[in-house]
Amino acid sequence: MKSITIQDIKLHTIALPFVEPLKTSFGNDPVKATVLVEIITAEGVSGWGEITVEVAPGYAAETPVTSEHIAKNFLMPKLVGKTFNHPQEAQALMKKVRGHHHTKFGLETGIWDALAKVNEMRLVDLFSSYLPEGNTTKGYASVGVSIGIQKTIEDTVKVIQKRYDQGYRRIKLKIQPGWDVEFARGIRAALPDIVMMLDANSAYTLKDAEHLKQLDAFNLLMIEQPLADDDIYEHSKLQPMLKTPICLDESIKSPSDLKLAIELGALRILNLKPVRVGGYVDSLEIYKICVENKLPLWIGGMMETGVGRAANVAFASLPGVTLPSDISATDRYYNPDVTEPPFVLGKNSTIAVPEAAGIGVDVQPDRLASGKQLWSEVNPYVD
Ligand code: OSB
Ligand code: MG
Repeated sequence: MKSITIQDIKLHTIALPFVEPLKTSFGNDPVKATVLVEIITAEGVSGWGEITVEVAPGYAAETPVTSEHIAKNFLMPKLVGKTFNHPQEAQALMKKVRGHHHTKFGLETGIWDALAKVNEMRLVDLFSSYLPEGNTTKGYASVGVSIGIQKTIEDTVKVIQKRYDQGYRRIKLKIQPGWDVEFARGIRAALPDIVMMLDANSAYTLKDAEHLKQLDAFNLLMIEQPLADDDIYEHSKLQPMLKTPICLDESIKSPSDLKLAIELGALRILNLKPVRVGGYVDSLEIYKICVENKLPLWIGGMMETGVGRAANVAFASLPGVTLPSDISATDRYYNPDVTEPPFVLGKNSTIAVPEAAGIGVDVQPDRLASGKQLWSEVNPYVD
């Protein structure tokens, strides 16, 4: 394996208009804002990563402005000038900064991409090289689509129908108090056979257990993150009360969180967002824990641009990822995206892993420039 030496790191904070926004129980962002990381190496390749964040600290605590601050002042100085054989070496250096998983994730992904490119291999094959034998890519990720809160049940049925006609075969619907049991009943009445799940984004408490039990009537694949974003204990009380499997998202921020949740019986399915756990090094640990415990696993998303999506498609194509992931085609999110070629939905609700080395897609400089321009116009935190 060839190593890389980091000469410089550039951050590109951009904004992109959404094709269709995503309203959740914590609101919705006006535009996509994200920080792209460019790792420039002495070997002549550039690695790309995405610090996946949102304008507001709704789903996660970090924002474009906090991640720029932490990256520039604390993390990048630990990485520039260093030689790396394995992304784990970079992850270990960054551990000296507490928290800030999203920022670390973007930097680590850029290093993964650069290492894969310098060794002329796909990112997914680099992932496999750190897993037990047999964990090679399927060549595609099974995917579904996440649909935000609409004005009416009829409007939601129309959006689902459109996505179903496009070929998506697993539908995730966002819920919130007042938009849950009767909503699910209405959707099921209109569409009895779709594979459907709900995501509450932490909107309930254990006091709502009797109410949430009614959701068992609707043949749901799972309910995602019903209770608090920092809770594992109360989910372990709720799960035995429900027939519907609980999938944790926000609550699992590290391999040790997952071990605790499994031990307590707080979940039956995991949504792994590599960004949430701070990178692919810890994501591989979590993957191994899921395989050992036969815990169903899928990869979540945060409306990434093509940079973040490409790395997640690679990870989601590993055989231990057993349920459809929240990774949709480029045209569901951005038109155009910052990368080429776009991701398209293939047969049986899948997305193919790109063949090119590293993340397998290229950042388009003109779109990076227009994305920076838009962020400078909409950034609400500068004059
Ligand atoms: O809870 O899974 C979530 C998007 C932003 C923040 C949180 C979530 C989501 C999604 C979108 O559900 C998934 C996607 O990227 O398509
Ligand atoms: Mg979620």
